[in-house]
Amino acid sequence: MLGKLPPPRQAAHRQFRDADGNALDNGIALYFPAPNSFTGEDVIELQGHGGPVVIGMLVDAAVALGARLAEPGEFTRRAFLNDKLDLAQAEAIVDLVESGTEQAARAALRSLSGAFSALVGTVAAELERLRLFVEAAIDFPEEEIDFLSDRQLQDAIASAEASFAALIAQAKVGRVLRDGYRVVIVGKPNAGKSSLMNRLSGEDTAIVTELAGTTRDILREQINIDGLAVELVDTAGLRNDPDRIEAEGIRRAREALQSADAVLWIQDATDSQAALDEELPVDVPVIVVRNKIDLTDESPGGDEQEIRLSAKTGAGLDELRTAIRRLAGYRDLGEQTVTARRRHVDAIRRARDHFTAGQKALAEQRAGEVFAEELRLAHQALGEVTGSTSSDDLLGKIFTKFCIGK
Ligand SMILES: Nc1nc2c(ncn2[C@@H]2O[C@H](COP(=O)(O)OP(=O)(O)OP(=O)(O)O)[C@@H](O)[C@H]2O)c(=O)[nH]1
Ligand SMILES: [Mg+2]
Repeated sequence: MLGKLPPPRQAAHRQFRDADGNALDNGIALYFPAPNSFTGEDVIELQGHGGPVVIGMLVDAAVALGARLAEPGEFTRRAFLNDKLDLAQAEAIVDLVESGTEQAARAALRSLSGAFSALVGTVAAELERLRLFVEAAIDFPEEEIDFLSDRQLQDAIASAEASFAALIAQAKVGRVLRDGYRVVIVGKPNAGKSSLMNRLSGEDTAIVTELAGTTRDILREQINIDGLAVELVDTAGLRNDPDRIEAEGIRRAREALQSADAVLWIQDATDSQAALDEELPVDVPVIVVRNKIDLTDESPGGDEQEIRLSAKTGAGLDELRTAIRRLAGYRDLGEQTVTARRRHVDAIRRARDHFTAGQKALAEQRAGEVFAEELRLAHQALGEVTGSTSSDDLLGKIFTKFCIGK
């Protein structure tokens, strides 16, 4: 298409031609010989004038000459397979492109540059050192004076524990930064769910009436609590004898609960039977919100378990915001902020669980072998984050979510 290769890594102005030598466009051609390219392979980049027809003609010409279209994420996948970047970095490319806020974009860039991988790598290295130490003690029992009470071992365990806590905190912040924090508002009809959503968002999105069963659709509002992006989800009041439209609303409310990061369970403080006959997801934190305290003598405030407030007067709202931020584990980590995904947080938690189980076996049964094995499993779980131990299946899932050409 270019006649001859441009010099490596230098912009060359060329005619772009089809197989029969017809000029299609002209522009800049860049040649990146392997291994110094994004994918690690030989790469040619053409920069033309753009426009769907011309680009289509250029693509057709390339295909006629033996190229094929890339699958979604194929460039990044090849880069990953050629060790140009690890899995967390590859995912950060998508996160960067899709970032919804400036903070998220900056954090994604840090992940792309390897900051998150480095944090994971530090913990992995600590586990590895610990395992070598324990295995050495098992292999040479005659030297085992009392390796359990060895200061060095106890220090290493304490240090790994602290590193895990820090890593989980950072991954959680990174996850929330990428996805936002989804807070689903549920409760009986008329408890004041829509009033609370309007109050928190400062918008008049949801219809509020004194009739029970006003809200039927799911309503969403984005709010920002000190840099924490929160998606508020208002739902239909949950009750047992709804009409047909309301019944569909309740079905949707229950569905929304399944994807919640936290639940606000609104109770009407004037209702003596405020208890909710509803099964809430077990692993999602729930804040009980006692609303309408302007009609009772309860004082505003509370903690992450229960908040007393009035959606009408606004009393207690700040305490609610603080409680949500606390639950999200969100802190502005400044320059340290990286983006992370739910999959990363899960893998790191699993790693920590292995570490904790092994440590327990060591402390309670002096089972050094069990500890060593759990450390190996923990190390393996951490490897899923960067892709050093991930299956083809997982890779497929991750890369097919990329757009074509990335
Ligand atoms: N006094 C007082 N009234 C409130 C308060 N919050 C809501 N209300 C009133 O309670 C009624 C119901 O409020 P909504 O916000 O529509 O309640 P909801 O939970 O969304 O109701 P459904 O959508 O029907 O499930 C309205 O008349 C509101 O004005 C409050 O804090 N104090
Ligand atoms: Mg409502």
